[in-house]
Amino acid sequence: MAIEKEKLLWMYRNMVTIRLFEERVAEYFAAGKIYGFVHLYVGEEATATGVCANLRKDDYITSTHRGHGHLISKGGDLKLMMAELFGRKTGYCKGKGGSMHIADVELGILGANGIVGGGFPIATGAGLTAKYNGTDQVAVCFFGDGASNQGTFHEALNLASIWKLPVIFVNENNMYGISMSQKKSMNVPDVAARAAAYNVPGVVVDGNDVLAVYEAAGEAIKRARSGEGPTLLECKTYRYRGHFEGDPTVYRPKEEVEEWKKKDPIPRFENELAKMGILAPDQAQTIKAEIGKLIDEAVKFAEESPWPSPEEITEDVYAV
Ligand SMILES: Cc1ncc(C[n+]2csc(CCOP(=O)(O)OP(=O)(O)O)c2C)c(N)n1
Repeated sequence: MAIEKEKLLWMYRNMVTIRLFEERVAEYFAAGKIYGFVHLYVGEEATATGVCANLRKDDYITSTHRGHGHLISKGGDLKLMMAELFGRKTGYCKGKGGSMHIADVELGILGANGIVGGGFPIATGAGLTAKYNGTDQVAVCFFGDGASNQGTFHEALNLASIWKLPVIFVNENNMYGISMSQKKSMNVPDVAARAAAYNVPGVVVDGNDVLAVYEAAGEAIKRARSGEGPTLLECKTYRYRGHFEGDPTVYRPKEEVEEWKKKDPIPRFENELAKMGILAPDQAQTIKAEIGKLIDEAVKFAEESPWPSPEEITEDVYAV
């Protein structure tokens, strides 16, 4: 598979951006400067990156409670994201939403979502819109292994399959739903096996190999754009941190985490790019330093931004 150098470097930069953004979020959360629940994506960067490297600006994505990587990969603004996490007025939701409620409809980001399985109907609706309007846009639905046990997963796959909607269901299988191992919560080893029930392709890929994800997602997106309907793509990956920041992670063995760290998607891709002659180690360091500066700027923007005023507390919020 020949991929242009520019795209390969975009993928590298994007993975590093997610990692450094989130490491900084962990730091500021521990320091009490970031509020609400925060679920980090560290370790899973290759999945969002490999998938979104195939997308156009006008394509749609839906995200989850672990959404920073998806938003960054679809072009989300680091400053607005950081300001939102810091609870500031300049943030994506004017500081009232936090990590799990960021959307940017102009970029096709239809929202992070605190409701597990909440993205399935939204992505399927976006796919229906694209089909109805006769555009060749696609909708990508990111979701976890735990979410595939929700009714919404099955309803969405059924409708998307019978209507041949341009939806790509991207399962990020990090093997746990909070502290519940996948082995205890489902009777099949692969989430992708569930595609058979809806007669759509179910594909398993190494979710820590950005090129493998890029290629498999590319196939699925091509199918969707040409009217052949949905695909269920399962990316096997792992989160290095707890379910949420502050989770003591007593439910999984330390050796398991160590084993997965050996398969870290970032150094792995760095080595591949070095072998291809595209990225020398000192260039990788330069890129990391450049991205570190962008994140410093995002933090500065957030810290210098005003808080929402108490009078605004009931604006922009609603209940149904
Ligand atoms: C409808 C619903 N049920 C339960 C929860 C509580 N909850 C939050 S995250 C989570 C586990 C999700 O696991 P998974 O889908 O595998 O995603 P991961 O956290 O592994 O990325 C649960 C049960 C919720 N937010 N929404």
